Amino acid sequence: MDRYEQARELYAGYGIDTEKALKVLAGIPISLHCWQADDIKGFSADSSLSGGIQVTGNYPGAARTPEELLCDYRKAFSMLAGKKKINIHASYAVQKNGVKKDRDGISFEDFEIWTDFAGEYGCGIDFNPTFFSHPLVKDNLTLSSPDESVRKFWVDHGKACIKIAQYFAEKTGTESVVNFWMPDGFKDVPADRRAPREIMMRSLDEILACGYDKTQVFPTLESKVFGIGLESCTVGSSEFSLCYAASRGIVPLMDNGHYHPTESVADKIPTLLLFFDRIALHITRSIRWDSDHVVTFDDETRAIAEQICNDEAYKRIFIALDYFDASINRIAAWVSGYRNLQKALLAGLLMPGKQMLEYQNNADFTRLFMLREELKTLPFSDVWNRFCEENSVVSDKYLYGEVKKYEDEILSKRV
Ligand code: RNT
Ligand code: ZN
Repeated sequence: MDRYEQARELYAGYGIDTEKALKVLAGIPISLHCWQADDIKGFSADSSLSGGIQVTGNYPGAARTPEELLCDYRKAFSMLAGKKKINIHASYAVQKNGVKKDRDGISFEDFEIWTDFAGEYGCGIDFNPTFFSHPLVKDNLTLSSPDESVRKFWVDHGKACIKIAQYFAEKTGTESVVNFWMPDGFKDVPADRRAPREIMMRSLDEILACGYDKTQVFPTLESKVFGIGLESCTVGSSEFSLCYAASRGIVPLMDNGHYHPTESVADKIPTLLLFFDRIALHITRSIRWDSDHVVTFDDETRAIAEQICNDEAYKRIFIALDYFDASINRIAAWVSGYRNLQKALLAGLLMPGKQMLEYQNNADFTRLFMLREELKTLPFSDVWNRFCEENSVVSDKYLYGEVKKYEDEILSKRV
């Protein structure tokens, strides 16, 4: 009997259907963020990276042009199983014939390479207005700026992005998430913590009033605790974002790097699902701070994935990756993080949820505790390998070789 068949029987002994898990996993869409491939530079090069985020490392081979980024995406997709989406920022607009539109004037025509790519792969597109790396981020504020011309510029940017997302959704026939993350904040203690939030609230209201199809376009609002150089106050805090999303009927987005280190996004997921139809996630790995390291198959990711899988919550969650490490091969970072999240999801799907709940309800916590530990050493890798095989992607053993070959043939020539 082959290894997978043995594993299948072992899991079946716990009431776990590995076949079903493999099928479900292949259907969970994960949005792959374009910005890992080029250190969030984008194509408009309006200014260097700002907004309190930072990419560190200088590993050679970053994508420098739209063509290079697409080439990298193709390579990454060839090593990834399951349903994929691409996740792009407004700063990845490709403007033709030397026309330079500013961010308040972009439109779907500037994203043709992305819609073509999505068409080729039959995947959806998620979108992000870019409220950073631009000279009109004035005094670290965008939508909450007291300067009316600045605020208006960013409101128009937000509206333009919702229209573009609408186009993506229509063109791809797939729901499009349009994620609002504004870095707005203060390095030192502000005089007034209410006023900027009131302005941001008004700006978001104006943007959302632009009209869009609520069954296809899903504006999300991402909260944050602090950014570099914005340590004292973040306008789009957790409370602001949750209350705003709840009151306006949009989707809250939690990035697990955006909370205090002992807070658990895994614990927040089921809570939010009681109050929202849909929620969105940015899966990342923070080390000591919002450092956006590559996602690994670690306890935090597994705890999040367990909640995503519990009660089929994945049907109501928009899942995206969000990290940027320039200290290692960027394609390796991309595909490892993606596959690690999938492993965590698979581990979540391979849990006997009903049985565990019964133990909990009977206050049989000893049994629950011991079962959790027991599950950890079941032959998970045989099921994972089967997933790769079934979906014709390289197994973990050959992943490095695959990436290295691409580095030697393509990335190393980018000098
Ligand atoms: C920043 C947020 C945000 C960005 C991307 C590039 O802290 O996590 O989601 O990482 O928009
Ligand atoms: Zn994020």
